[in-house]
Amino acid sequence: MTENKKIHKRYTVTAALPYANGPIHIGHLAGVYVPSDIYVRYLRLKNKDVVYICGSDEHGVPITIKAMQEGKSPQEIVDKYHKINKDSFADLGISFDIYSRTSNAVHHETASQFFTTLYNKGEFIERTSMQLYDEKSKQFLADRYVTGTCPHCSFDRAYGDQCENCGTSLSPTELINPHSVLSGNAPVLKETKHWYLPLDKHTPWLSSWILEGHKDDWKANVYGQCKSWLDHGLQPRAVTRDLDWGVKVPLKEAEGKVLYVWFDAPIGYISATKEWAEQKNADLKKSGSDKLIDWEPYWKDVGTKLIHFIGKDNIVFHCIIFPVMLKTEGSFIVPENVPANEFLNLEGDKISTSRNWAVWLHEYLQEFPGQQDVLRYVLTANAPETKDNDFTWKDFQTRNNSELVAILGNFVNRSLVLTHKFFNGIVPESSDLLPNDEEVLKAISEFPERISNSIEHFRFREALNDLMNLARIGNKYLTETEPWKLIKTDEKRTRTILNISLQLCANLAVLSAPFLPFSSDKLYSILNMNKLQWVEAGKPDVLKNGHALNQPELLFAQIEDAAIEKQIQKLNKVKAKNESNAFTTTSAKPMIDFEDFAKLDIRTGTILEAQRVPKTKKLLKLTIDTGIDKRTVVSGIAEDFTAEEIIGKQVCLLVNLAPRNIKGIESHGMILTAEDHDGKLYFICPSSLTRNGSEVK
Ligand code: B3M
Ligand code: ZN
Repeated sequence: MTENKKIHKRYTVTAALPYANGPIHIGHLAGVYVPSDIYVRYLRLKNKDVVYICGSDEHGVPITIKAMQEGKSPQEIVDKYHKINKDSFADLGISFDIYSRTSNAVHHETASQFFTTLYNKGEFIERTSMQLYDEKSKQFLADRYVTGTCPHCSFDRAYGDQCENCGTSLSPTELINPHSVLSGNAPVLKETKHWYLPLDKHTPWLSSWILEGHKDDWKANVYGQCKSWLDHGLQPRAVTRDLDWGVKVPLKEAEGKVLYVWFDAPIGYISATKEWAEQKNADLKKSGSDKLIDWEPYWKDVGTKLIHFIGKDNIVFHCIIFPVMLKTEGSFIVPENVPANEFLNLEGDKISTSRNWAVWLHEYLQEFPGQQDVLRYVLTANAPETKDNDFTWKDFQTRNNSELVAILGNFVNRSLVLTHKFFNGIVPESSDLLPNDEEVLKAISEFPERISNSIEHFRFREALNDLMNLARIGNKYLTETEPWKLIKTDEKRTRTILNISLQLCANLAVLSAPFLPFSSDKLYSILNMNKLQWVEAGKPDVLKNGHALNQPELLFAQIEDAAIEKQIQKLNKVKAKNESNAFTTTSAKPMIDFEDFAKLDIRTGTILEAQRVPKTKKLLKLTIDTGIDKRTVVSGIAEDFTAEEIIGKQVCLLVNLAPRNIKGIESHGMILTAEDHDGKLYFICPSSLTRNGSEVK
């Protein structure tokens, strides 16, 4: 496929729909949203017809799990994060044409219709399988809803899809002693029916489309992953789930089932495009226009270039599964490119939402107001385009202070300040060019094409680096020609130098616009000029002689050590907390009702006697005055306490625990302890002595 030679009439650019179960962090931004925004802003500057699509992915188990953890409904969760994410993207200048959401009615209809079309064409196979079922809460359990002991490392809180202790991928049926996180009960296997997309059947065209067609124009990491999937042989994939949150499967026999989130989410791009067209048309009608737009060519016309920006964990869905869906539906185009990025780490560690190891966008925007471009710059300069990369706060500071401030900001400021000083802020004329002037003009004429070429090949770091190189050329020019000295001896020559410097500034205004939109706007306003199109870059006379400039303003400000220290401290606190939690912090248990809690009869009681249980390491046999009675409790605390030291101690105990026989002794109740990160036990006791039998509630 000669991708480069095709003339594209329009572009549909999608950015992965983030799950609305948490806020956006720098990993998301560097991987997907900053590069796609650069690409789209560039296309718009080239006057291309482009639609830039994103929105919240609001279905699937990630949402229902979060809702369960927070004791909220899934809808409350997605409403909350949809708003946070939509607002913070806008604040960072991510210029989506629409930020939609998959809980919208138009999406439910579109996804449902898509399923029906494929179903009617006989594109699915039906299979019944045995899945874990919770008889108490009367539902099938998604992998994440089952926990148990890891068969590899014996960690006792492994999830049905993965053990977070040893990192092994699991299937829920492999867990030892599995139980449902909903009820705590052991799940049973129960038969269920699902619809599968037979990916294997589509291997021939996938192979020729990707392996032959996109060997040269897809990124090596993307191509490599696809090749490995294809080489290993594709399997049918279930596109439905037993879950009550999502797009209902539009079949009578599929009561209680929804579309698998990875079936409906990419269709979200299409639904969002429909919604965008509707909104645009409403505006067009209002303004009296009779030329309305149609969403369909953006997805169905072969002249459209469809590009998916995603992170590397989403490759199979965008390069194999979604294209199979689009192709089998029959009327859709498939993506032209899927420029997936690798991952960004933070200070040497994998970014993790559950460990709070991240720089959150909404917090950054609050803590660094007005400095959106600094983050955009750093995340692009250091983008994980070909390998995983690391974000550090020190690097953030250095890139701001020694690149944005010292190179770009400094060049613009020097040019402006000198022009104001010597020529009252009026663009002076140039004449009699010397070789170093010609050199700068040559750079001005060549760089736009170079930067274009890098952007069009998704090499945004390289493009940004060239932008900075252009500013470096400007700085070198001023340093070599020293117009501040020359003004005393050669005004004519000074005029030429400042004219050329200002032309370079004007070129930087347009060339920086995709990367640093806020600073570009500021630069245009300092230069007192209208915004340019990309084709106008490269010219030596963008600013006319006699044009009046506005007062200079600094484009970038130094970031002081204190601000960086504060961020590092903040991360250190997170790290300390994670370390102290490392051994014992487990994910929260499922919600219970007050009635469940009220069943526990917890009382204060005093230990009257204590003795080791022979031939055991851990057990002490205690006699406890519970205020109700004197009873025997066997407790596994002997590694932490001697019998002598605890006699007379007041503790809390669960008195209505059914009696258990432990090493031949009947134990009536259980002492409450807290287990610290190192496994050491501490008694839970009232803060001052109480009457034995006081209820704990
Ligand atoms: N929400 C997965 C993710 O955030 C998913 C992307 C959907 S794109 C259609 O990694
Ligand atoms: Zn494990």
